[in-house]
Amino acid sequence: MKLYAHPFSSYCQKVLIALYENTTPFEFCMLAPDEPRTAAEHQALWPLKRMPVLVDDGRTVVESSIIIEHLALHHPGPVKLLPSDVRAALEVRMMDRLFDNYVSTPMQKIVSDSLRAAAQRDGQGVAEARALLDTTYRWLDDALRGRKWAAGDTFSLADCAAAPALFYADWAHPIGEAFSNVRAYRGRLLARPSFARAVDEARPYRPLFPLGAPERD
Ligand SMILES: N[C@@H](CCC(=O)N[C@@H](CS)C(=O)NCC(=O)O)C(=O)O
Repeated sequence: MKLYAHPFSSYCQKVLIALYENTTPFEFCMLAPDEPRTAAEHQALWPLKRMPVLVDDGRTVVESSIIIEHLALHHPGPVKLLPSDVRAALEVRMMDRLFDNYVSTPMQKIVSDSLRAAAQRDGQGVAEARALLDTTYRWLDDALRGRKWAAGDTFSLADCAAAPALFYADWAHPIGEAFSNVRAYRGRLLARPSFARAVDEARPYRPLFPLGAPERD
């Protein structure tokens, strides 16, 4: 299998966590400005040019959640990231959507806006993104009360989504001290070896964070 990705990208880290959880073998195809051939392959595979993209036995698989579902189906390992019980799996998928849509999306809005020229900035959009993050942090703080992982006692697809989403969201829009359950959960994610590895591999790219990476994590 080949994974077209960049170590600093949150959605790539989401899939890397799943691969590392099960020590699934794959080839990392680096998407970077100094790798134009890999970028051309990536664009040919997925003209939307979003990463990550997985190629497995000639089949192109896109969208991080679908890639993790694909891995669970075709390359299962000891760590089951989707429960076999369909009701439990629905909760996992719901929390996965929550982290992508209501943590990662507003976090990306804040980060991408900071890369724009001053005259092109979208102040209202960024204010809305910050307000959405505050609402999500509040909701999550209740949802996570008494839970070790996003969907209960077992590490899952939802935690693969949560780890990079909360990691970068806290940099872009700090998780306030009032949200102690979210902060403690983010700490547990950082201590999980699969995510700790992804964070370490991405460390050299921290100067790329346009808002300035804090001296922690
Ligand atoms: N829904 C997609 C989102 C992927 C995504 O937004 N990836 C970012 C990197 S974290 C990207 O490719 N950005 C490049 C771009 O927007 O052109 C997924 O789950 O894989």
